[in-house]
Amino acid sequence: MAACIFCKIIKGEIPSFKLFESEKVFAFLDIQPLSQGHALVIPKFHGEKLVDIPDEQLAECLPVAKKIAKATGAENYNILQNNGRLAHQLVDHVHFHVIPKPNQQEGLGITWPAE
Ligand code: IU
Repeated sequence: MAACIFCKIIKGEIPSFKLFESEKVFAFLDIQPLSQGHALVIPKFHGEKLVDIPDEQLAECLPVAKKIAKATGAENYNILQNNGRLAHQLVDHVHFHVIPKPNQQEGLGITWPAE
């Protein structure tokens, strides 16, 4: 979708810190991270909410979120996906947040890229 900011990020029209890219999935660092390593995993298929994305386009998203969570080295992390304004969705292109919680003493042992 032409006006979608995440579609522009996928196309490289807006710069991002890319972590992963495949035929169907793109992942990059969140520009306003809630913690060090906060990443977003998005299907390349444009859809506003989870129900708008065909299963075959979604299928790879969680495995990529898993790969990124592992690459952060965090033992504790949230995978979050918001749908609709009342559920705090700000960007209308489906995205999975990967939000690592730094280990209390050592912080994170991030090993980007996640590929
Ligand atoms: P939400 O689930 O729609 O509330 O999350 C949107 C996220 O997208 C939020 O964490 C923003 O910081 C992030 N983001 C971004 O990484 N790059 C952008 O250009 C824009 C938003 I706009």
